[in-house]
Amino acid sequence: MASISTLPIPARFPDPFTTDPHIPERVIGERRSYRTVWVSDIHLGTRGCNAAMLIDFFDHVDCETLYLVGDIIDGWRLKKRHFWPPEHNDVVWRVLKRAKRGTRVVYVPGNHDEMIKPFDGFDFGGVEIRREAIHETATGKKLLVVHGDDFDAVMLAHRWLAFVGDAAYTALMKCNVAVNAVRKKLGLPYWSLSMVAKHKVKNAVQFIGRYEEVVAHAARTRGVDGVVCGHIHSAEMREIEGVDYYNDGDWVEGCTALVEHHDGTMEILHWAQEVAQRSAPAQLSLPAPARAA
Ligand SMILES: [Mn+2]
Repeated sequence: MASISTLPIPARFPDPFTTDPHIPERVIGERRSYRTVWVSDIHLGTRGCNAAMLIDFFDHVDCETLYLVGDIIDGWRLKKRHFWPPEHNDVVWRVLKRAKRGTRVVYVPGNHDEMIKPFDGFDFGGVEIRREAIHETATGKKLLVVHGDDFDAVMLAHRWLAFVGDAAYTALMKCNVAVNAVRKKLGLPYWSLSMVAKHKVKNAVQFIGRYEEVVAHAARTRGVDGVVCGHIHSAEMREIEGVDYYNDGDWVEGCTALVEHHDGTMEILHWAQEVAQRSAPAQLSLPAPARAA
């Protein structure tokens, strides 16, 4: 049994009873209410974490049950170097405050926060730690909630390819120009890094598809109607061989959450898009110009 002092996380988390968050909590009008919210792959403790976007999300959305589907705190990275800005404490503050206000909070640890795993069954400040959970939707469907790293053993060969995203691809494209400028000076023929990159991206797409099938298949053998996971940073909801596969995405690039409406309808929220639309100037709807007869 691990001792709490060995956790590479701040010794003191903010007490939502006695402290205020760094970024004040905003309630603009009424919060959107959902039956259930799933978020994962937040990676608190890393520069990649989009804490500001997640804080905005928490300030606009309310739910009866909140599932934290793993890789919430990045213990791997925190062990190497301490990085914990006030905004990251603010995310923790909002989760704990939510629990105090009566939201059921279930934390299913992933691989980056595996140091939480030994606390399976424990309850910290109203946050239930569970290795996995079964969620029953408003329509009576049973969903297995897991982070999804347990399927890595099956997928090991192509694991890293999942993280070859658009950003990496764009960077490679720029690199391609530089590499070929040098090659030209040396009198070498054009060599397409983009072809290599495209091949890798294609493999990444194949990896994601294969991963989704593996997870759905495992869920089917468990006798549940569906599965909610994270891990591969790729939000998705689709039916695979009669099983509902849901992936809530991440808060590093995608900034997505999976939600269940009060009637049981499931939806993926793309929060970066919501924020962009909110701050965009109101579109003037002008009447279409009359056409010449
Ligand atoms: Mn993970």
